[in-house]
Amino acid sequence: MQPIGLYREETKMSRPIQARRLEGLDKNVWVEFVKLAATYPAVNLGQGFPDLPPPDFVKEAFVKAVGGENIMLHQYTRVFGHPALVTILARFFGKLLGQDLDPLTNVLVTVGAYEALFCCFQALVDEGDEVILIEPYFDCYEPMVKMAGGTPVFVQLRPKAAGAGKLMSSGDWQLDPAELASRFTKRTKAIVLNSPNNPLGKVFRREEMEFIADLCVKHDVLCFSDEVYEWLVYDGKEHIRIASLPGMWDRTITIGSAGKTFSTTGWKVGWTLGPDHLLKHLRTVHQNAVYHCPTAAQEAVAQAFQRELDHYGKPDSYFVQLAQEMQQKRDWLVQSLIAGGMKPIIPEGTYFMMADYSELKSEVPDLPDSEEPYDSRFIKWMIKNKGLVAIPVSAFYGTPHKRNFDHLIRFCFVKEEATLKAADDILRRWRLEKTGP
Ligand code: IK2
Repeated sequence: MQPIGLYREETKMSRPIQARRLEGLDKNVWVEFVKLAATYPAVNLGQGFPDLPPPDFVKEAFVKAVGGENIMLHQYTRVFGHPALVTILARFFGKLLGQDLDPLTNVLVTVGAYEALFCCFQALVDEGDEVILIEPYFDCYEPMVKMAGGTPVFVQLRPKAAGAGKLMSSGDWQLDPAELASRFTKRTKAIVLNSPNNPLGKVFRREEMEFIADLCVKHDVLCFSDEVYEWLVYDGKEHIRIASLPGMWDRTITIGSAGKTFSTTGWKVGWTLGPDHLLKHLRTVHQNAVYHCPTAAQEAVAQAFQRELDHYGKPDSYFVQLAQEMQQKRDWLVQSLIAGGMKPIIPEGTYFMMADYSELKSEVPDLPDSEEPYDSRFIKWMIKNKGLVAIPVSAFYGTPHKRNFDHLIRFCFVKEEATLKAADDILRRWRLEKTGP
């Protein structure tokens, strides 16, 4: 028997095998670092998933869906979204977006927010179209734009110096309005907005959103608004939905994730909300790609949203409690990173934190000719030698800019107290080894 992995090399075919649209897209930060996290006995603050249990009402909804009397929940359901789920999503988000949402035409349930993004690019971006990506951005945007034949156009959030002795906040990272405006051309088809932003944790302020919205309207550009961390906003900041700003509903697709909303990333339930004239094209991609998302998971998410609708804004709402809990964990991790000699950038949202590790850099040799950015090599060293997993921030930048921010790495803090404590121990021990008692 052939060992797995040799088939491709040993093929006798003379024609090119790989489709051209996949060129250069084979590397993926999650594939690489999830494998490393599983290979070494390390504390995992890498990929963004909770090691905390989801709330009881969410687990119970799933158990009921698979173990209850409705045996049809084991079968196919409506292709564009299980009726119970699209109905509650339309009710829930209709209020927040200020729109009367039709569950059948304004909501599409997808296999996680990942598939929602894929549908947006495949359905609405053509060969030659430009798509504006705000760096740092969730890494899959760039390959997805390219797979659709589009061209990513980058614009950077730039850090402003924090006041003397103060830690930087994600709010100190801002777009230069003139630079952003200059990225809109005749070829611009869409801009991707991710607020709260992964990996930085920036929550775009209303004025920043209005500026982006005005440019979209002026240049007749679509907006794919990735809002998977919509409930994770701290320090009294407000999550603004760009689709609710004047002139934006008709040109915006809002993307959400049950994985992030209910701490169930393995269920892979996501959704898009938007006008029928946009969603009908996403439906074409969806029906020809995955057909539908698992029925029982959709039913459970529907029940979970119903519960949240009944508790909306109250102290026992999971969305309220999760944000409070995460803000505490954020503050613990800030202290741990400082104790370890890093400079954290305090996130206003999400469960991620970027940190400058420059003071610890000397541990790994600088190899200016290496193709791999320094942060990636540093983390691999840190996993093997210190037993701590993070994610390189260079993964969230376009190819031309990967080196500019490789003094930063990203930590995830949606973790049990014990996990954060173990990370804290590693960081403090490391610091002691460097500086002495
Ligand atoms: N959009 C953003 C901004 C995301 O962060 C994610 C999930 N990312 O989690 C991995 C990590 O950054 O550690 C998605 C979309 C995809 O969401 P889903 O899991 O619902 O497909």
